[in-house]
Amino acid sequence: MDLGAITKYSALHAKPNGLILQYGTAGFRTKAEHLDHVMFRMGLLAALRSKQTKSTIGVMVTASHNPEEDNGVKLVDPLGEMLAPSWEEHATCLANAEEQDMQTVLIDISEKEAVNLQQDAFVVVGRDTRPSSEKLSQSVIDGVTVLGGQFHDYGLLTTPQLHYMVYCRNTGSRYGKATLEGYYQKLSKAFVELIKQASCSGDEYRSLKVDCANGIGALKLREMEHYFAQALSVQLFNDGSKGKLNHLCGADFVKSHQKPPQGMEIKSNERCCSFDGDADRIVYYYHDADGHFHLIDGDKIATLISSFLKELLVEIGESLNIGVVQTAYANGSSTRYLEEVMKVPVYCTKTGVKHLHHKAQEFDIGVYFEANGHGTALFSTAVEMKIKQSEQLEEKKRKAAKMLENIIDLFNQAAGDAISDMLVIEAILALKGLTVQQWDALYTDLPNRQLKVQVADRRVISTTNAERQAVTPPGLQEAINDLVKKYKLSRAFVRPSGTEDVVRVYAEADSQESADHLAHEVSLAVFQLAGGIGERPQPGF
Ligand code: 16G
Ligand code: MG
Repeated sequence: MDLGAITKYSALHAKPNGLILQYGTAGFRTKAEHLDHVMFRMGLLAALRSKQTKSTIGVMVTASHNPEEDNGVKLVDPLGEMLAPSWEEHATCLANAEEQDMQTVLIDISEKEAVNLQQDAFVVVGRDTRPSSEKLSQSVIDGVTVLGGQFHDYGLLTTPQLHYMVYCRNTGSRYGKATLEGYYQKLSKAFVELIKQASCSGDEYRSLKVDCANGIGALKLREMEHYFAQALSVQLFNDGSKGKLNHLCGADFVKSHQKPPQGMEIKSNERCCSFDGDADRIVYYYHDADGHFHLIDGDKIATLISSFLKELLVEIGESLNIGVVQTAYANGSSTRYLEEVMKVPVYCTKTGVKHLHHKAQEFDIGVYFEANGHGTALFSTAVEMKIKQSEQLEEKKRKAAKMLENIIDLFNQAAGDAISDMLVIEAILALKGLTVQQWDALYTDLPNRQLKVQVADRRVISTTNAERQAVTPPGLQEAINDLVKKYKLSRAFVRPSGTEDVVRVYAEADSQESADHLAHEVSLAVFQLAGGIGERPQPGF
């Protein structure tokens, strides 16, 4: 390590005194103007991680669905996964070290992780469309370079595209070519082949309106659309040409407000979807003939995908197992439908993609989705083996195996990906001849409400049972239990947010009124028992 050079360059990316940040569920995220030193240091850390794993590491500069003024950074591990937990801690220590302690922390990390500093390092960098992203990604590159690392700057990419690049580079291109062209071709080829197998090829399946949150998804989908235009035409809205990133549009807005984005004209029964600001989340929706808005969230996406995959497995006649992974936010109706009607085992993990991804790896086919639209399906080598052996199978089984093969190619195995998920969904709807209303009608969501409560220190709340029960503060879970008993088909839980300084409250019940009341009452319990600050939660939304 050239400590002199590190000191010199670090001074050019000086840390504001006293600023403390945490590597949370989705990396670091805050106002862009506070992030320059974090970026430089994450460049250093990515180089160390690359030396340690002898693999390419990714760094993505984005703040996803946050407002345009924010930014953020996350590291991508060798197989496209989120950064290992022990390195998240190193990231936090390194980002928070005052200027004079930075070197010591860096040396500490290298020693603890037995990093061979002579080893080469290679880091790939991507960024979203925020005005601050270009300069910040340059700071990442400065960090990589000062540790003697090599880099490739992909420039503008969606988050899942960066995960894909990392995965390809570390698997000797077996998975795919680590270029945008490679990504577009792999996905589009699989999609077009799948659509060819659809017997109902009416025009109704062939067009889709996409709200791109005024973000990177618009640019990349526009680059990609001609690769699959023969099978699907996409009409892009909120493409960044006028509106502000994530402002009144995008998957997060649509899911949390349960209403359509601005800037999109929707005729009745037209199929529409929204991406978030870095295109790793997707939700669908439509207006019915009476003008009512219907949201089709991550739970219903998981249901459509897992039902289809289960049918394919039955066709092939194979005893491969399939599991669905959700979080506490999954609508109770979706869990019931999957378990009781579809007979698919469902598992619940803590919020955050890494937890779901990890659990999904336990199955031959693991489908995971958060209700907010983050998700994908993972396939074990046993599934790939089965497909390879399908040559010997009878015609019908061979066809199902071929479909499965294309579906595997179409899913981004490295991360939940709005573009890839969109194409999977479009293919399944076409193959099954389902309209958006028929898909929506699989089950009816239980009315629900999410609220936030301000408390002095949200860490006083700890949870267990995949965040469905509060362990501390004392008495809180008992209070929630008593409140839940007052309503039908009800459920409620609270958890400290991993991305905001608030406690989140979720409630569902048999009617919207009940869900709203329950959520409010639980908020009051949190306020009283967990050190609420500011104004007491008020009823009404
Ligand atoms: C992050 C997570 C997302 C999770 C959300 C919860 C990733 C890539 N993103 O955005 O999965 O749903 O945090 O936020 O893991 P919260 O803790 O503030 O509720
Ligand atoms: Mg995102």
